[in-house]
Amino acid sequence: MYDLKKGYEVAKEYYAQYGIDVDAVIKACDETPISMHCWQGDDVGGTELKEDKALTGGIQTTGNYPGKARNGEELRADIDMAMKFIPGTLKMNVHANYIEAGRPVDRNEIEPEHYQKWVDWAVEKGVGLDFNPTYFAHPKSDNGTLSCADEETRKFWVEHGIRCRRVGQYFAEKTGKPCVINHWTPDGDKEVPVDTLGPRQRLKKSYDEIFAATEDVTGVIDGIESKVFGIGMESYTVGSHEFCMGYVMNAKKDHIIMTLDAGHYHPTETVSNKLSGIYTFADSVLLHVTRAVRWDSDHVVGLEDETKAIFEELVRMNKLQDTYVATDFFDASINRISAWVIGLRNTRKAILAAMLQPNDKMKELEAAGDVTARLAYKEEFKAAPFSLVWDYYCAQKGAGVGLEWLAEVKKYEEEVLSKRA
Ligand code: RNT
Ligand code: ZN
Repeated sequence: MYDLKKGYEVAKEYYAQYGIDVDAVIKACDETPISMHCWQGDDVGGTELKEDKALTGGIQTTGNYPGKARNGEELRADIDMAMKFIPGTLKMNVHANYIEAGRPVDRNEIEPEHYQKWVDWAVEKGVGLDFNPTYFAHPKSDNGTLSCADEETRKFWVEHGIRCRRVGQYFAEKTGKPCVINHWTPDGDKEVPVDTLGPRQRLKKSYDEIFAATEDVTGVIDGIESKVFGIGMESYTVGSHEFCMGYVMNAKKDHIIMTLDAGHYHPTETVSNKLSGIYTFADSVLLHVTRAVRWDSDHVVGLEDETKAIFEELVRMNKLQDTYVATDFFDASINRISAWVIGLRNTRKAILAAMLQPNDKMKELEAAGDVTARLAYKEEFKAAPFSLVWDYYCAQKGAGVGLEWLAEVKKYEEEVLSKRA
C-alpha cells in the first residue's frame, strides 16, 4: 500500500489551488444517504413462501452465478458483508416480496410486523429503511395491476399499495428516519393497444385511491416511477414518463414525487438532462441509479459519464440534499456481493467527484460570459487526483482501500456462498 496520508495531503493542496476544501467535501459526501436495494442479493426473487418465484413484469435478471441468498437471514448476512466495503451513510431498500411472515401471506394481506426482521436488523445497524410495493411476479399481475380492467384485480393491487404505505409508516416510526416508497407498475402491452387512455385513467384512479385511503400515514415519501418499455411489453407502458410526471405535478402533494430511473428512457435521453427541468417545478426527486445498457436496470452502476453527470447536476443545482438517492440493478452473472460493492462504491464515488470540482468558480465564469474558461476548467478537472481522496476516505471509514474488498468477498464466496445449493 502506498502512503495514503501523503497522497491525501498532496491532493488537498491540489484542490486548495481551486478553493476546494477537501475535508468539508468528504464530510458532505459521507452524510449523503444512498439507499441500497436488497434485491441484488437474490435476483429479485424475494422471500415469499410460494412455489412459483418466476420474475415477471418485463424485468429480467440474466446469468446464473452460484451462491445467491435463499432466505432473509442469508440475504442480510450478504448485505452486511457488502456494507463493510461501502463507505458513507446507507439506507436499506426492501421490496414487499421480501416478507418474512413465517407463512404464506398474499400481497393484499401484508402487515408491518411481517417485516419485523428487517426492522430489527435496521435498528441494530442504525440504518433507515425504504420500501417498495411489488406489483409484479404474481399470478394476478399478468394482465396489468393498478391499471387492470378487471375491477377485482385492480382493487387487489390498490389494497397492496395501501398496505405498503402502512408498512412504510411503521419503518419510519421504528427507525426514526423517513421511509421512501417507490411505486413502479409493470403494466403495458406488447402491441399498441386500441385504447391507450383507459389504462392510464385507471392507473390514476388507483393511485388516487391508495393515497386517499392512507391520508393519515406519516413519515412516508412516495416516488412514482415511469418506464419506457418492458420485455414482452415493448409497445406501450401505462406508467409512461408523461403519465408519471403528470400525476406527480397534478397531485401537488409534498410526499408524492417523481422517480427517475437512469435505465428507463430512450437511449439518447439522459436523466442528467432532465433534472433541472423537473427541479424548476418540484422540490424533491427520487433517483434510481443504474447503468443504462440498452434497456432497464440489470447492469451494475459504473463510474461512467452519465452517472457522474447526474451528480454533477445535483451538486451544481444545490439539490443533492433534496434528492433521494437509491440504487437499482440486478446482475446475476457475477458474485452478487461484488455487484453491490462495485455499484454502490461507484455511486458514492460519483457523488464525491461531483463535489470535488470548482463548481462555484465555473458558475462565476459562465455568468461572466467566459465560456472558454468554463470549458477549460471542466476539462482540466477530468484528470484531477480524485483517487487519492477516495482512497483516504475509504481508509478512514474502514471500508477497504482500492481492491482490498475483493479478496475478502472471494473468501466469503469460498467459505459461505459456495456451500449454498
Ligand atoms: C423496473 C423498475 C423497478 C424495479 C424494482 C425491482 O423497471 O426499475 O424500480 O427495478 O422495483
Ligand atoms: Zn427502478
